[in-house]
Amino acid sequence: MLDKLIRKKGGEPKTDNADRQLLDETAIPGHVAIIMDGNGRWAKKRSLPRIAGHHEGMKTVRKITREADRLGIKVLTLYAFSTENWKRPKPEVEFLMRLPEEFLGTYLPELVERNVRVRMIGDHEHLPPHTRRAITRAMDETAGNDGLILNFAMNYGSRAEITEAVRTIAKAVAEKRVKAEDIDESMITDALMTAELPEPDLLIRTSGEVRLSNFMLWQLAYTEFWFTDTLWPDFNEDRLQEAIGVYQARSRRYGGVDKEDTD
Ligand code: V07
Repeated sequence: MLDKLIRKKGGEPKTDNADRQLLDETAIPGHVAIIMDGNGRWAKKRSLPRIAGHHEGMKTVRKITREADRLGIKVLTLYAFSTENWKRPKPEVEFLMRLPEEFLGTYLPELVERNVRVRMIGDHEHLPPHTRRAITRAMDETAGNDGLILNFAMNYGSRAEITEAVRTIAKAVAEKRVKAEDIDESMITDALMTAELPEPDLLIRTSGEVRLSNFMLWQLAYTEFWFTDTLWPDFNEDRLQEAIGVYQARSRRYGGVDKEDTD
């Protein structure tokens, strides 16, 4: 411990293998959600077009999916495209909408091989047909897998998701299938697009922004948050392990007492 503190004082922690944290393999978070920010900034720093950052970010998705699988994480949710992202310049949006095809074109066989199940949350009906086809095919081909769930938030916005859930429940009330006084939290949870998934244990956001940006507002009520200045294309196995190490240290500190009653 002391040696860690001394080393930290000396500057940036090293990122080689020897410096990796020892994680408690019995306390790996079941569901990790990531806001993958900083791709444009990564490109700008190198005088490259923003799309070069997005493309590099896609390579990080592959790297982190492999590591999540290796660590025994059960669900990895990645915020790939928000409902706000449509406001970006058309050529950038068009490039982004080709990334699922490119990613799956090269990586789907490995996902199948690794028993990974691909899922998606978000409004898929308003995605370009080519994007939708690629994702649907990946979901179909991996539907029987029971390993890591790789859940892409695509054309996703949490308020839109909650609004849609309210509509579903309101319709059930109007049709007298549900009584208004019987609406409870679990009914709302079950009407969300994450109904089949556990709540995230750990949220990571890269690139120094400390906001939720309309991401999983309901689902993150009890989640641990970890923010890093590292830009998404520079994020790697060591940073993921660092985040999980922090998550585990916090869990240990609760030491059996109720998480929400630690004062
Ligand atoms: C995207 C790369 C990662 C950083 C964030 C912005 C750019 C992988 C996918 C993807 C999505 C669905 C799917 C398979 C792969 C992706 C978009 C952007 C729109 F089934 N990376 N990535 N989709 N970026």
